[in-house]
Amino acid sequence: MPSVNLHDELPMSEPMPLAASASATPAGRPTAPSRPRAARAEPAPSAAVESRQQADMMNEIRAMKGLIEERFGALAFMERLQKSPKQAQLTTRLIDCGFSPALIRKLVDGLTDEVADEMAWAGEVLQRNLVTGEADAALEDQGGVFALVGSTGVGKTTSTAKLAAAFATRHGAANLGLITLDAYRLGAHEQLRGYGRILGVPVHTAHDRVALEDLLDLLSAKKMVLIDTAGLAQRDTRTRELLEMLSHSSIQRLLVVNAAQQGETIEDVLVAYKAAQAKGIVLSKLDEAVKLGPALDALIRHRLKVVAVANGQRVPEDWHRLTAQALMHRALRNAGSQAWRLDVNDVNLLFATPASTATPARRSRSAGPRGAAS
Ligand SMILES: Nc1nc2c(ncn2[C@@H]2O[C@H](COP(=O)(O)OP(=O)(O)O)[C@@H](O)[C@H]2O)c(=O)[nH]1
Ligand SMILES: [Mg+2]
Repeated sequence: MPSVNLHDELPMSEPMPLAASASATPAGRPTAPSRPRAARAEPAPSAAVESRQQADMMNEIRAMKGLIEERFGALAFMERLQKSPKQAQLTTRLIDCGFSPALIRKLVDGLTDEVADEMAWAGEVLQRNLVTGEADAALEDQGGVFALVGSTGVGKTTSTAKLAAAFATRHGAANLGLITLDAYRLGAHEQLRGYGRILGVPVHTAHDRVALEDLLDLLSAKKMVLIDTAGLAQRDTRTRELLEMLSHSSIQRLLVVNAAQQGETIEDVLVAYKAAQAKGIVLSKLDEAVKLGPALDALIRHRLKVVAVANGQRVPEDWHRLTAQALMHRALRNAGSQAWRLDVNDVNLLFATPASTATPARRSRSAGPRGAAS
């Protein structure tokens, strides 16, 4: 059995130190220019200039260090790819499927010559690293208080309605409580109310934390309480406030993630919505996603559990649980259009040529054998 652990040492998308201005001065040294100067002639300006020059030099050294480390890492990886056509083929396929270079490098590292079918091998390793809680009971059978959170339009209200319907079918609508947390008065409560009417369950609206806690008290006898929330873009500063409002100890958060979104966007959402503290992930819009690689890649690296999937707009039909095997099978089948596919030479080029020096002349490579050094 493959024993590659894809979690260890992977970069977990910690906030990057952003603009150079933030790190322009070495730690502990205040930036100079804000203090008003006396009118008399003084040597201060030259000291300020000197300190700025030093800061600039430090920045350049840091940038060079980063570049050297990155190039050495990429070159070592490329050398391995050139030595092993199998690794190169696998890398190409995984990039095509939307997996991240960070995960691919780690995975490909574990591929040995004894492996006959590298795609089947990769599928098995990826599957084992994707958590889906197959042994757990379905959410509708677990009961409890669940709040669905996530960015705008990802399918929170629709998923709440699907889960509500699944619960009501099995355990009766009388045992269900529905709440909309609409702290910013975005009108989020109307849509759920429609679904509530169909199920015969009243939908309560809370505009703040106190009202929410009162409603939780009121509904404490219900087997399941679902809280729909108003969507905020993951970079909206109010996202943190929303999460604080949901920090009541009985509330378990379900983060709805749109499977059709870009990997980097999903990564951003996982961090902003503190996915690590959520009970699990509802993967929505599977039907719209051409590739599942980016979403599953992010979930693997962040060790998050997929507790349910939504694959369409129909309530309640398009609501399922999928095994890691089924999800990975979908992720690894070739679905992208030809224009977006790489070949092995593209992969070598990607890793070999720094973006700044990739001239059109260097791009028009001679057609060598696949996997050979270019
Ligand atoms: N194709 C597809 N559409 C979905 C899915 N889930 C929700 N939608 C649609 O996405 C839109 C936004 O859904 P909504 O539940 O209002 O998102 P919210 O803003 O997160 O509450 C609606 O048109 C839904 O019908 C899904 O799994 N697949
Ligand atoms: Mg909504």
